[in-house]
Formats: sequence, structure tokens, C-alpha cells
Amino acid sequence: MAGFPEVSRIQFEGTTSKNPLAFHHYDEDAVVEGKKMKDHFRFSVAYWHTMRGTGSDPFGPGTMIRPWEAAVDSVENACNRVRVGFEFMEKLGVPYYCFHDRDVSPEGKTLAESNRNLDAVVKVLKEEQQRTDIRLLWGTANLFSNRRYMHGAATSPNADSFAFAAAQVKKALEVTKELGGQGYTFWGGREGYFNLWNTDMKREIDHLAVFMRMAVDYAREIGFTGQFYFEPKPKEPTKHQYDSDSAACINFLRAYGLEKHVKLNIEANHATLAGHSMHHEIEYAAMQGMLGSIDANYGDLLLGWDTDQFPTDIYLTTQIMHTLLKYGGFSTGGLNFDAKVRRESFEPIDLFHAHIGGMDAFARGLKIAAAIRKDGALGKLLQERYRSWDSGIGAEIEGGQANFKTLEKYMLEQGDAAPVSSGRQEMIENIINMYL
Ligand code: XLS
Ligand code: NI
Ligand code: NI
Repeated sequence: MAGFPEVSRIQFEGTTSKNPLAFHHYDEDAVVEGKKMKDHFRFSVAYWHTMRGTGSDPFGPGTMIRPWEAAVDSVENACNRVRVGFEFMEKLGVPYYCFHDRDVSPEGKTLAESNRNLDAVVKVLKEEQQRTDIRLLWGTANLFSNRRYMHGAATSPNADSFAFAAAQVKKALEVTKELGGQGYTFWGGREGYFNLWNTDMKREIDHLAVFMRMAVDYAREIGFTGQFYFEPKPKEPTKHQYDSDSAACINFLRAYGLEKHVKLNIEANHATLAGHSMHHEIEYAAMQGMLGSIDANYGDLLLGWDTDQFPTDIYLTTQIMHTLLKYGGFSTGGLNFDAKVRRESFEPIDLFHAHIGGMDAFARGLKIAAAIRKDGALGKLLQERYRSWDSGIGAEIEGGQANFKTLEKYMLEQGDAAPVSSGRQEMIENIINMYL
């Protein structure tokens, strides 16, 4: 099998340890704000990157050394890879994983053959889940690699591409249910366009909604009770992805009456591609009651594409954890490392370093965010900043007792607005830095 014989279970060794193959902050049973660290994060490994990433880029082929991979992929090889994947997750101490149908098993010549391949691998996934405590956070279908999806899947101008995608998602839902998956994710894939001259945008977006509705209906029919997620991304592969950002996704879901069934799965690198911060994207989704799950990664702003790096930036993880704590944390979702080791980090051991770094960065972010909240430093400042809404005219407006006429009357009497206060932006940023 040749997995990771040289590595044993990664241990928490604390901040004094210099062992790179140990956690320095992630202590899974340590309690923060009344909850164990592992329950705050619900860390997940992304099968497509960790087990299938080759390191190829537009300028060269794969570089990864993966001793367990056979020269030619087969169902047998895919089954063996599952065992290696579970060995990795067990040694890392991660409770969840996520996959696309085509990451775990090879695509066949026909739909029936692909389904048979998937069934064979799912058997092993199930065995491994039973052998360990590792569970499926969410499943999904790859509706973007095969050439039949070059114009999109649910939004393809070709109805057969839509039909094939539907059959694929039907099977992926069955498999997700079979494995006790807690969710199912739709990421746009190639649902979007390059050129409006050849695109009927209205028709395509209508089709996307029909597709999701069919998925929701089928889930109900087979008794799959997991949470559906929609994953925003503004571009790549297409120029305009239809699932652009949190606000656009929520608008789409509400416009088509899907908001009761689908929440968002938000990815840090997609947020920055959209010209937002991750902090903005999760806060926006959470305030709308739509934050479901997170794809944890980080994008290099100088490169400007979806670099999917492991998150090591404490400022970013602090922001994410601060918003999560504020809104009560995950229920079905988790932090899925939708991240890949660099092409130059080609040895199996690099997979451990990458995930350990991400988990430790989030553990630090959690501790920092909890400390900020404990002292109430920001809370007090915010309360003060919005004080004018707590009584008087502010309370009347919020209470729905004011209108343009009463407000004009009020201002005619006042003569001018009361003086505004300083935003104290720099002071607040300095306060945050005191906790880092
Ligand atoms: C690609 C997406 C993808 C989804 C799952 O950019 O992040 O990996 O998370 O289809
Ligand atoms: Ni993702
Ligand atoms: Ni991505």
C-alpha cells in the first residue's frame, strides 16, 4: 500500500516544541468558549487536492511523488488510494473529508460504467469510515472536467450536457447519503460565460435553478437530509461565473425560492478573486443566516488566480473565527482545506506540513478571536458607535415610527445633525494587533 510509514499520529506538543510534525496550537480537546477545538473547526481534507493533486500547471506536468499511485489509474488503484487517504487523515487527526465523484473513482466510457466504478470505491470508503471515526462532511460531483461540460453543465446550451449532469448528481446524492454525508455542495464549475453575444444568460440561470430544484426534490425523495451548499466564485474557469459572490448567490437562491434548502460554502481565495475579503464574504452570508460551510485556503494576491494555498495568515484566521464565534459556529458545515501543496513541495510528508500549518493557524485564530471577545473591547466600541440608534430619533426610525415628513420636522427643529464621532479605525486596528 505504501502510505506514510515514517509518520505516526501527529500530537499536540504546545508552543515550546519546535517539532514541525506536531501541533503547537491545535489541541483538539482544549475548550474555547465552552466548546472543544475540534468541534469549533470540524476540519476536513479535500480529496481532490490532497489525494489527486499532481502539481501540474500550465507550464509543466505533475511533480508529485506518490509511491502508492499505479502507473495507470484503475478502480483497484482508486480503492488502494482510499486506504492511503484514510491513513493520512487518521494520522493527522482530521474528522472529515470531502470529495467529487470523479476524484475518488475513475470515469468510465459510459455513465453506467462510471457508476459501477464509483460503487466499488464507495464500498471501500464506507469500510474505512467504519474502521475509523472519519466522516463525510460533504460530497459533490465534478461537472467541469469532461469535455461534454466545456460550455457548462446545468447552464450548457446543450440539453444533453444538462441531462448527463443531472444523472451524475443523482448518483452523487445517492452515494453521499450512503456514506452518511452531512452536506452536498454545488460549485459552479463552468456555469458562467465568456461572451454575451453567444450566451442567453437568462435562460442559463433559469436552467441552473431548475437543476438545483431537481437536486433538492431528489434528495427529499431518497431521504437525504444533509445540507445543500452553493459555493461562490466570480471567475475561473469562465470570465463571469454565475455564482459570483455571497450576495449574488443569495440573490439567486431567493429569486428562485431555493433559500430554505441551500446555504453557502465560502472559500477564502474566491472571496479575494471577487474583490472582497473573506471577512466580508462570511460576515455577509452569516448576517443573512446563510453561512453553511467554509473552504479554507488562501490566495496569493500577487498571482491573482485561484492558487488554493494552505492558510497560514493569522490575521485571516482570526477574522474567520471571530465571525464564526459571533454567529454561533457551524452546525452542519466545517473548515474544509480546499488547498493544495505547491508544485515544488512534492514529497508525501509535505501534505502533513501543509495541513498541520493550516490547523495551527486556525487554532491560533480561534484563541485570538476568543480573547478579543472575552475582553469585550470591540463590543464596547461598537455599542458606542451606534449609540444614537438606541433611543430618540434612532429608536423611532428602527421601530418604524418615522417617515420622511417626521424626520424633516425633526431636522427643521434641530437645525442640523448632531456632530458625528471619529471612526477610530487606526485605534481599533491597533487594539486587534495587541491580541495577535
Ligand atoms: C474550485 C472550487 C471547488 C469546489 C468543489 O475552485 O473551490 O474545488 O470547492 O467543487
Ligand atoms: Ni472550493
Ligand atoms: Ni477554489
